Amino acid sequence: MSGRFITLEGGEGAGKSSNLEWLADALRAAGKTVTVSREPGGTALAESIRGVLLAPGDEPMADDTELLLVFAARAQHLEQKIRPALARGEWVLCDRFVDATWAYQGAGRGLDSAAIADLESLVIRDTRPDMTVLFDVPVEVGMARAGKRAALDRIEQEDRAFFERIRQCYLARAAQEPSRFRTVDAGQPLGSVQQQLGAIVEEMLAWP
Ligand code: T5A
Repeated sequence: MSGRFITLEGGEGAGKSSNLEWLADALRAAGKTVTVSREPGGTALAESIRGVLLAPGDEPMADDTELLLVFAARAQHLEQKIRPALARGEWVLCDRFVDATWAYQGAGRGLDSAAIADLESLVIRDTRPDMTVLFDVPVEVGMARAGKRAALDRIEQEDRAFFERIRQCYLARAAQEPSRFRTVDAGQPLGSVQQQLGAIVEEMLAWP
């Protein structure tokens, strides 16, 4: 038995979390067994690593430390949650996955592509998303939404140029892999975003 692996990607405040349960409910209504998760995190240990990654602190985090922590959390998540759920034939919906590493650590931090590619093949192996929904929103719109919440985490405190590089990286990846990516205009009101998602769900449900 093999399930389906769907990932949601996008910049800060793009609306991934707001739409994750909506997508899960649409798939459940069609009779699918859905596991919802997120990265970094998804298991108790991986959520602890997330805490370390996102907590602002006095000691600056080295970029390589950030990269290794992201992949450490992902290794745990894949082994304990994603692969077992897929093996049970479930549909796994995950808020962020490895495209976020290419966008944030690759384009955002400027880390070496070869290092990311090596870690990707070591940790992910053949557990690749069947579809990735990219929530694309102008940086200033996403940051304004995220800024309405309480305190910004360590990564959210980066400057606008950092988030612009991330957005452009996501768009480039979507253009390079049109068979996997579906891009949603997430700058629209929620109703319009969910209308776009509805069409994507129809497409998923038509999979053989
Ligand atoms: N990270 C992650 C890496 O650096 N490398 C990696 O490999 C991985 C996996 C945590 C951080 O980790 C980094 C990236 C992140 O900085 P996260 O928990 O997904 O990742 O954090 P964020 O992306 O920061 O989560 P956000 O909550 O900011 O973004 P969402 O989930 O896209 O946005 P959401 O749904 O929470 O919405 C934000 C606000 O906007 C409103 C919502 O009500 C909410 O208030 N909103 C809308 N308002 C108007 N119109 C719409 N269409 C709206 N959609 C949402």
